[in-house]
Amino acid sequence: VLAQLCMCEAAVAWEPNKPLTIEDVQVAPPQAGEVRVKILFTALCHTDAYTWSGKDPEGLFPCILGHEAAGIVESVGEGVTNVQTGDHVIPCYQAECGECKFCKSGKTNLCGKVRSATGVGVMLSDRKSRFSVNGKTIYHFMGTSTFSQYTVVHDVSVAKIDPKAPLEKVCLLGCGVPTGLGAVWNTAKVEPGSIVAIFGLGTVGLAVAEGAKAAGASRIIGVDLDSKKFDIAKNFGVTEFINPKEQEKPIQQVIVDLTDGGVDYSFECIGNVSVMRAALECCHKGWGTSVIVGVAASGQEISTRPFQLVTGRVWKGTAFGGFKSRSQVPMLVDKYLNKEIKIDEYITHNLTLAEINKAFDLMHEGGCLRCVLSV
Ligand code: NAD
Ligand code: AHE
Ligand code: ZN
Ligand code: ZN
Repeated sequence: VLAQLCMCEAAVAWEPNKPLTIEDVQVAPPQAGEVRVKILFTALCHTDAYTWSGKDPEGLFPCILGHEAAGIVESVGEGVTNVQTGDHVIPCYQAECGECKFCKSGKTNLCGKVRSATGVGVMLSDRKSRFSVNGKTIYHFMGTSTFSQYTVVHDVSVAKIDPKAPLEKVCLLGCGVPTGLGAVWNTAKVEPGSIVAIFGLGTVGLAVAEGAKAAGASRIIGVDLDSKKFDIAKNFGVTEFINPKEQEKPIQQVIVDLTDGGVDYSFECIGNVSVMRAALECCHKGWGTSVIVGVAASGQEISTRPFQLVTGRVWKGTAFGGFKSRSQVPMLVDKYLNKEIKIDEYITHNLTLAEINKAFDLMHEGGCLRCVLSV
C-alpha cells in the first residue's frame, strides 16, 4: 500500500526568536529510502534554542526544529529494509549508512551520505522538503524535525530500538545523554584514576560526569556559573564544584592549582569560546586532553597560545559523543533497560507540544535539565 500525504500538528519556527506556532502541516509520503515516523515524545536540547536564535549558520526558516525524540514508524518508502511500519525508533541527526568514506574509515561516527541535504533542510533524493503549510514550504532541521506529530527522515537516520523501552524516557538518547557519555568513553577515552573537569552542568555536562564516574575517574570537577547546579551534579558523580564568579584568579589557574598542574581531561559543554580556551589551558602539560562538546555561534573562533599544544595538550571535539547512531543507540537503550545508565534523572519537566514556547523559556531557568513534550 502506498502511503498518502498526511496532515498533523507541528510547531513551526517562522523566524529567529519569534515564538513557535502550532500549525496544521502537510507531510508528504516517504519517498525511496525515507521513513515517516509518528513522533510520540520529544525533548528540547540547547542546540534547538541555538538554531532558533538565528546564530546557526545552517539555520533556515521557516522550519520545524527538534532532534531528541522517539516514535513509531508509520510508513516506509521504496527500498527501505532496516525498519518497517510499527517499529519503535529514535531519529538520528547523525546518520550511519555503513557505506560512505566516513562510515568505512573506522575513524569517525560522522556519515557523509545525507549530510549535504540535512544541512540545508531538505531530503536527499529530490532536494525538497516533505513539509508544507498552506502550500508554503517548511524546511527540515538536522534531518529529524521532531517538533511534529509526523516527520520524514532518511532510512540511514533512524535507529530501531527494543519496543519494551519507554519512549517518554529513551527519547533523550537522541542527543544529550549519548553526547556526554560518548565524549568520555569514545572521544576522550578516560582511564580509571583520571582527574576530569567539566565546564557547564546542563544535561550534556552531567552526562559527561556520569560517563566519567563509570570510567573510574578519581576526581570530577564541575564548573558552572549557576551554583544551584551543584546539588544536582553530585548525583551524577561530580565531586567538586567551582563557580568562576566566586574566584579571583582565572578559572584555568584555579583548576591548575587545585590539581597539581592540571586535569587529565576537560570537557566544554556550554558553547562559549572563552570557556573553551580555559578548558584547554586547565589541562596538564604533556598529556591533558580537552574535548569541545558545546556548539558556538556563527562567527565565533577559538584561540590559545600554540605553546599550549606544543607542550602536549590536545584539543579535540565530538559530535553525538562519537557514537555510531544506528548501531549504537539500540545498545544505549538496552543499557538503560538494564539500569546501567540514567535517563529519568535528566527529565525535570514534562509538557505538551502545544506548550513548546514555555519549554523554551524553561531552558533558560536554572532548574531545567530536559523538558519532555508529549507530541
Ligand atoms: P544547557 O544550557 O542545559 O547547559 C549549559 C550549562 O552551562 C548551564 O548549566 C549554564 O549555567 C552553564 N554555563 C553557561 N555559561 C557558562 C560559563 N561561562 N561558565 C560556566 N558555566 C556556564 O545545555 P545542554 O543542552 O547541556 O548543551 C550544552 C552544549 O552542548 C550546547 O552548546 C549544545 O548546543 C551542545 N551540544 C553539542 C552536542 C554535540 O554533539 N557536540 C550535542 C548536544 C549538545
Ligand atoms: N549547524 C551548526 C552545527 C551544529 C553542530 O555542531 N551540531 C552537532 C550536534 S549538536 C546536537 O545538539 C553535530 O553533530 N555536528 C556535526 C554535524 O555533522 O553537524 C553550525 O554551527 O554550523
Ligand atoms: Zn542536541
Ligand atoms: Zn555513511
